[in-house]
Amino acid sequence: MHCRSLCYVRTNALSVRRLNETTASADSAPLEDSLPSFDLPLITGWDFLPKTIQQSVLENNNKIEKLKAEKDGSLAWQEIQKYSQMLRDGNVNWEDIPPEDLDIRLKWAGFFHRRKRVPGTFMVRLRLPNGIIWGYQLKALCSFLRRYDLQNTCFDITTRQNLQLRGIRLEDAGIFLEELTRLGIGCFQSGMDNVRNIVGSPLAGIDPYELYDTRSICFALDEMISNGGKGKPDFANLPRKFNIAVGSYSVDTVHGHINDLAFLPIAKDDSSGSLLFEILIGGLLSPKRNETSLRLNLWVPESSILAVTRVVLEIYRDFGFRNSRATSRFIYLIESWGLERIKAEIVRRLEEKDVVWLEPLKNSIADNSAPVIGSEIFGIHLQRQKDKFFLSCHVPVGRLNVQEAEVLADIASNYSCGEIRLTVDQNFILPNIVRTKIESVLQEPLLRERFTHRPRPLSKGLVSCTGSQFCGLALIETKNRSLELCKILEETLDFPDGQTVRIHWTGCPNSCGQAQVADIGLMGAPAKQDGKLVEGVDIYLGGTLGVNSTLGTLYRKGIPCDFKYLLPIMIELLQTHFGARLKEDM
Ligand code: SRM
Ligand code: SF4
Repeated sequence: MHCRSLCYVRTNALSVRRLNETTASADSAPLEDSLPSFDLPLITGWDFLPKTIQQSVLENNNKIEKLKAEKDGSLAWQEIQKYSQMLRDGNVNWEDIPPEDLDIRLKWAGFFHRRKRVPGTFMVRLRLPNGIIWGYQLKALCSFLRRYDLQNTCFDITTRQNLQLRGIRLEDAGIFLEELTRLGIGCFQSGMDNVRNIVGSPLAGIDPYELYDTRSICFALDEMISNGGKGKPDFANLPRKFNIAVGSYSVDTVHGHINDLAFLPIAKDDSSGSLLFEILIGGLLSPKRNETSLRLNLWVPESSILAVTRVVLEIYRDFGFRNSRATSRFIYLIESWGLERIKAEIVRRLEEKDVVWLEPLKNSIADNSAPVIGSEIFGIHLQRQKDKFFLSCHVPVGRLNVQEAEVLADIASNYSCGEIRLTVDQNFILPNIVRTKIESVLQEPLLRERFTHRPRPLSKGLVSCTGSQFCGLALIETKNRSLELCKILEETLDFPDGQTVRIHWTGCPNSCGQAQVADIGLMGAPAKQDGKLVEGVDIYLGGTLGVNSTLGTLYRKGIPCDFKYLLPIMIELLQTHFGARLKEDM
């Protein structure tokens, strides 16, 4: 097997949607000159599959594959516009819409009907590559939500540094899509069998120590995969979901190890001085199995990342398993073929396209001695740009109401040229604050009272998935309960060495809250209390980030959520494993 030399010409692959502080700043940012048309050229969702595979999948009774065969998911936006108009015209009620459209197909376009918890209303999941949103965009989203009773709306920052809006009604969905188009925000292909939000470093371009600024490649990947969130049929019918992350360090600060595909800058090529990226594949969390990703043992320069991603997605799309939803993630194909065959197939396709790749090099590991700044850092910090600072703030379990989001948008406009960076820990960062404005931004009431830059030791590391308030798959309520438990624990315990403990709550074994990544993970599970079935948790312990990230393992099973049972266990865990001490002992 031959790898190509590194004498490559940088393509224009990264030229899309470059970030521009001046044009995108604050409310005055110019919008797209004209609205892109929704009439995209479309291929149908199943035609690329060989007839024998189509046959076998249909015989296997996989409901979702059957739905995809009947109607192409990438056309879901058309369904939205159709139903939205019908509802506005008063021709139908939402209850009359076929459930396979309402509850499943519309997810292809980012519209998630919350039938079980808030029937008739939708959560809309955006696509925000690298977690970047601008004040004027957030403000406009708030204005849209203001048509509803605000009690029924909110924003959630997600564990893929993304934003979800709640309370949207289908009759308004057509207008909402037009508004998103006007704002240059995508939401198509953010759910079901699509590539999820592309995760990059929230400190990209401002971190003094980073090896790589992830922004351009995250935008380019989003463009290639989802047409900037406006929808692209090529990758709208994968066997299952697919997660991608790009790191800014050779150590993992973007949870690359739990993504199906991740690129981490690992080394400098001796001859050209170019940065090379290690490729990780097959990471996942799911009810059936949880795996950290595998090293593909293939390194590539930045200019090859798009091509590698395309090739990997095409292999997964065309050969991934489709018979059972439980065993159709990428890892199952990797396992069935073996790592060497997957690698050989990727390399074969790259060579066909003349794309540069390398076997891992020895003696050229990029300087790893600089301090690594993860997204958990809070407070005000000097950027790589002289006299510019970033402010990292804590959002309790990632939730903002509309009024808070409006104020945040204004703060961003006033202090960070409108820019807001979201993190996988469900918090935000305001970049590019000038020295003279530090005092006043820290005095902003919203940042003093709600989204502090000095969170307490447990709040700091608290993450929670949506849970039963809105999620129909949830076994337990998570967000409110996690906040309440955190408050009690912080009132009870002290952490003498100021240690942060990352506690992640997730409402069911799907692990959207990434329980296995945390120091302590609490996963919704059935439990028994006084002989009755009650809401409970399985407790995971020992997830680590950074070098050789590992997943936490099961520590206790079926603990009732009732604090009478859960609290003493948590206190004991924090004392024995994380140096916490009871306040009265101090
Ligand atoms: Fe997730 C399904 C929420 C990150 C694994 N996830 C769902 C649904 C869509 C179920 C539903 O229809 O109600 C949840 C929507 C609830 C709601 O109303 O918000 C949901 N997942 C979330 C979010 C919002 C959790 C959060 O509070 O941050 C995250 C959205 C990320 C985004 O912006 O796209 C979210 N989900 C994750 C992650 C974490 C990650 O990506 O790093 C995982 C585990 C990692 C992985 O996928 O390997 C995750 N979600 C799942 C699964 C299990 C997938 C599997 O292979 O079995 C499901 C269920 C499914 O797909 O069948 C699921
Ligand atoms: Fe819903 Fe379960 Fe995901 Fe939580 S982990 S958002 S409860 S699917």
